[in-house]
Parts: sequence; structure tokens; C-alpha cells
Amino acid sequence: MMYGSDGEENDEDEFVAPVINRFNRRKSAVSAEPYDPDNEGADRDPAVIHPKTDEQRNRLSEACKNIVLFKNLELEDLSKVLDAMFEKPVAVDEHVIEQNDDGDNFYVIESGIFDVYVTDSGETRKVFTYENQGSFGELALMYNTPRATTIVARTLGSLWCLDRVTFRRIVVNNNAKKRSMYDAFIKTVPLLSSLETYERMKVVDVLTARQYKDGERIIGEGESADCFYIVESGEVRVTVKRTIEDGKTEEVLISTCRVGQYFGELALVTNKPRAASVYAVGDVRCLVMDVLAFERLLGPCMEIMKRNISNYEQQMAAVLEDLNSSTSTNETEPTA
Ligand code: 1OR
Ligand code: 1OR
Repeated sequence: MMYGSDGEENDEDEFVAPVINRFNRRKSAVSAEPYDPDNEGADRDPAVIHPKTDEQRNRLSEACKNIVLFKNLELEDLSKVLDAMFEKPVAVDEHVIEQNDDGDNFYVIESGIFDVYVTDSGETRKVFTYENQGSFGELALMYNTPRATTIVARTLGSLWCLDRVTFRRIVVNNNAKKRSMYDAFIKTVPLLSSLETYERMKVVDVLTARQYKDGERIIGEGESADCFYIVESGEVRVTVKRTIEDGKTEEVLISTCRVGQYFGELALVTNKPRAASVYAVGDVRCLVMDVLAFERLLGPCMEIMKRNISNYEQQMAAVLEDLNSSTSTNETEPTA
């Protein structure tokens, strides 16, 4: 290992770690410990550098391309992270992480299949499998908790490791604020209330905030769909086009979504074009998730969404009935 000469840290905020999951035996110690960057010895430890061949560097960049925790990093920080990473071959049945151990490294998968086990009250069950991609081992480093799971290689594999100090100094600094800021909001979103803490944090990591001005169109009916939205502040109106006489169409208001409600799920669930248009009412902020993250992370909420989708048809019938029984209404606006 070689050492460079860098190591600044300027995040003054205290980050209070949330409880990680209900299987964590040392819960109280976990939630009581604040994140204190000053304790990390940022000024004392020089930057870690593991020299790499061009070939290694290319493989590493490729493996890290979709790592969510690296997405917010400035190029310079990302470069420091990549410098510090080192390659580790893994044998079949090797335990990369042992539940309840202290955390040493964060791992990015280059190749291999890794099973995740949780032991609770003497009972061990498999909770997840990583297949040739992804990352793990961030929780113990982020929140100073014991390892939440045991991770075992099912095949030969190769991992890229990032030491605890560099991970905390660079990656935690950049992501902790986002997690603490959005976690509080996400907890109040009814759709997501059934998620485990760990699942909720994964959701927070992939969300991005978007702002819209009054009247701005967020979704256009008939367009193809690539993301899902939760209203963080403000309100949106959902409208559908219907044909009136002479081939003219008008947009009919069918519902509104307020803070904590979601929209844009229908096209993703049904694989069809957008069923309605959605417009901002006043200034609006939405949290947005792309379709891949939606499919990967919101599986546990699918039943609720499907139930709500089946209500749409009933609501639609009621709206149409209302419209037909009144010739003019202030809830419609001509568009063509
Ligand atoms: P860590 O540092 O605690 C074990 O070390 C790692 O396993 C952990 O970080 C996560 O990166 C990873 N719950 C908690 N940790 C998980 C889970 C998980 N899956 C992978 N890890 N659950 C599985 C959710 C599909 C919830 C289990 C109840
Ligand atoms: P999307 O991906 O189709 C438009 O993009 C979004 O508007 C849609 O997902 C839903 O989130 C929402 N009632 C309430 N919301 C709806 C409806 C709907 N359709 C779409 N969205 N109805 C169905 C209308 C065809 C019933 C209205 C009473």
C-alpha cells in the first residue's frame, strides 16, 4: 500500500444513525451513536492509494459505474475512492462478511454470486443473492453498527474493497445528509410504510428531487414512461383527454396528488404509455425514481399499487358519469 498526502473533511453536521433493521441485536448502541467526522482522524490519516494497471482501473471503473453510493460524488472524490480500492479474489464458500463482526471494508462486486444470510434467534435464513453486480457492506461503516448479515460466496468471485476510513471520509460524508434528510419524509409516505429500514434507505439513495413551476407538465398522456414520482411538496393535477364534438378534445381533471402521494406508477406496472397527464399546481417538488430502481426496490409495494390501480377504473366510471350529467363544469379545460 502507498500513501498520498490528502485527507480533508469539512462536514460539520452531526449525523444521527437510524436503527438499521429489526434483526440487529445491538440496536441501542446503534441509534445512540452520532456520526462525528472529527473522530475519523481525517487529518491524521493520509489518503490510501493502491496502484493499479490500466486494465485493472478499467475493470474497476466498469464495476463502480452503477454503484448508487458513488453517484453523488464529485469526480475528484470518485477518483480518490477508486485509487483507494483494492482487488480481492474470493473462493467458493468464503465468508466475506460475518454477521455481528465490526465493519472493515465496503465491497463492490466485479464477479461472482454471493448469498446473504441473516441469523435471528438461532435461526438462519437466506434473505438475498447478489449476482455478478452490486455492492454490500456499507451499513456497518455508515452507522458504526455490527455487520447486519453474513455474506457467503457461492461461486468463485472477485471483489473490489474500499477501506473503512476512506469510505467514511468520502462516501459517507456525501450520502449521510441525503439519507437523513429524505428518510424522515419517506417514512411518512403511506405507500412505503411497509418497507424495512434497510429497504427504505435503498429507496432514498436512488431518489432525485425535481422542481416544477405552476402549470408545468410533469407527465404527458400517451408518452412512454421511464420514471415514478412522489410528491414532496405542493400538489399536482391528473387529467385525461376525451373527445368532444367535431373531433375536438378536452382535458378532464380526474384526480389530484398531494404531499406523500405518488403517481406515474401505472405505465411502469402495465408497460403501457402514460394513461394521463400530470401538471404542477403552484410550485411543486417531486422525488423521482427511474424505472430500473422502481422494479428493483418497490417490489414489496406492488400489491398496494395494484390494488389502487384497480380502483382507478371505478373512479373513472364515476368521473365520466358526473361529466355526462352536467353539460359544463369548471373542472374541464379545452385543449384543441
Ligand atoms: P453491513 O455492513 O451490515 C452486511 O454488512 C451487508 O449486507 C450490509 O451492510 C448490507 O450491505 C448487505 N439487511 C441488511 N443488510 C443487507 C441486507 C438486508 N441485504 C444485504 N445487505 N436485508 C435484505 C433485503 C433484501 C434485510 C434483511 C432483513
Ligand atoms: P402513468 O404512468 O400512467 C400518469 O402516468 C399517471 O396518472 C398514472 O400513471 C397514475 O399515477 C395517474 N386515476 C388516478 N390517477 C390516474 C388515473 C386514474 N390514471 C392515471 N393516473 N384513472 C384512470 C384514467 C385512465 C381514473 C380516474 C378517475
